[in-house]
Amino acid sequence: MRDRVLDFLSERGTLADERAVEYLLQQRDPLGFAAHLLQAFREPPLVITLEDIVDAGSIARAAAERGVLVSVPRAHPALMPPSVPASLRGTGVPASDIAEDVRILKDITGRSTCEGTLADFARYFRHRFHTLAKILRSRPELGGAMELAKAKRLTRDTAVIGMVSDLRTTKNGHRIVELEDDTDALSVLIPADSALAADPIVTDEVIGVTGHSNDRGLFIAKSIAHPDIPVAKAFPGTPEHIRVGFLSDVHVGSRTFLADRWEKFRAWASNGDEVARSLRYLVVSGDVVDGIGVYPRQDEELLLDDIYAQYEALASMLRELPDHLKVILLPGNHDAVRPAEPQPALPAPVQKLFDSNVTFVGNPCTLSLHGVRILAYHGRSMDDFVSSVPAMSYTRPLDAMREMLRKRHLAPIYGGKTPIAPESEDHLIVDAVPDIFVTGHVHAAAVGEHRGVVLVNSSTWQAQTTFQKMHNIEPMPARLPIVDLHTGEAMMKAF
Ligand code: D5M
Ligand code: FE
Ligand code: ZN
Repeated sequence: MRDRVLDFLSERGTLADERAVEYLLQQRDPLGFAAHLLQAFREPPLVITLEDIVDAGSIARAAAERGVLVSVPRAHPALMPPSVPASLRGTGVPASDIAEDVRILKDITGRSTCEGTLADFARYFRHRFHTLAKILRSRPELGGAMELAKAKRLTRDTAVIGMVSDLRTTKNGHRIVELEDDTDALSVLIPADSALAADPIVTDEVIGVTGHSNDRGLFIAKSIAHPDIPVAKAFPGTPEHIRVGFLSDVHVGSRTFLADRWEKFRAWASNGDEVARSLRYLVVSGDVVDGIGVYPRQDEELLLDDIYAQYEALASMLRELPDHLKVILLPGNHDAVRPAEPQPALPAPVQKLFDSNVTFVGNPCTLSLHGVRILAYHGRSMDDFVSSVPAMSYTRPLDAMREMLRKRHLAPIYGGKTPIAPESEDHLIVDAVPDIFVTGHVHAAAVGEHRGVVLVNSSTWQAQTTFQKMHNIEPMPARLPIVDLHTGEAMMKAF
């Protein structure tokens, strides 16, 4: 429940400190209570404290009348935790005093070799299978995993590793997972009453399964393993409080681009508070312009119907940001590069429009800022997660991000909305574990954590579009998640 409460709040652009979370968890209906609480704020604080809950007296009383509230404690102000994480209060070093330290560790730009032949695809999936199988094999229970052809002929307990080729549910509610490896295929049965039935397995991911074959050739699953991050990692931490802001989905050129909210952000970044002055980097994770011909009848929703005009407008917006802000920019599905992932950086004629404080990288990209490893991915595959896994939703991008890390793959589902270029290596595999993992695309805003990895979904600067209205997608625009590289602590700034 703790995770659900934290996700619920972060998806709504706010966080809660430890005492506030404890308090919420004591409620009979923590999520319901949190929902009422949020309604009490005109604009929720960056971090909700116990004091904020106490101050939201009217909503507390209203909740109490409905029997939701148990009690409202009055804590001594000295015991009150701060409303912004400690590492983001008064500790910032002016960004202009910090020498730039950006290294691009992994990026397809300039290294694409694939032509999209059948042989390319076979090689691509073999690389995916063997890389992820190797990670799985380091698990004690999977060290002796057998080839599928062999495991099929044995009835004793064994372990196997395979790529999921199909998923279905029998009329009795059992799940059948079809696995493949280089030798054979195997049907794995997950009994309906097993706890494993809730695991959001998707096609084309690589999993390990322990169990045994029955006399009808079905492999009955006892346990399922994902590559995941086996041991929760510590955040490396820079010696100084260097701050990074995350944006994406600016959609410049669209009529629904929120120019007024951007102006608020610009003004804050230029003349704002201590956090603004200490912001050294901006990672911009794709859909930086709205593009041309991205979806049917897009022209009706465009303010700028020339792709260069859109990038020029963005270039001048970035030029107006303070000089101490270094921008790292990757493309998304609306940008002027091939849509197939991995996407290379924006082409040279577009890059030429920008000042030298912008570095262009591909999507996805792994980079290091002062030794902190950041995996940035636009996040198109979240469309496929949401349509394949009933429990997932566009409003909870962290769920999909956690699954990407558990599966150690940014876009496991092949053949959905995410086009994949069959490069000789699978660039969408999460090989080295990042310290910060950021996505955009779903126009939500959230910060969280998975096994020591800081998770960020980076909002949007576009209001609800006609398409999103039709599909009931409610965006959460104009939020800036900020991470302190000294501690890994995050805050969310709303504009
Ligand atoms: O995507 C913005 C949001 O809209 C994101 O949550 C996905 C959703 N979206 C966009 N296009 C589609 C289609 N064709 N099907 C389903 N959902 C979609 P953006 O990349 O900014 O267009
Ligand atoms: Fe977008
Ligand atoms: Zn997108």
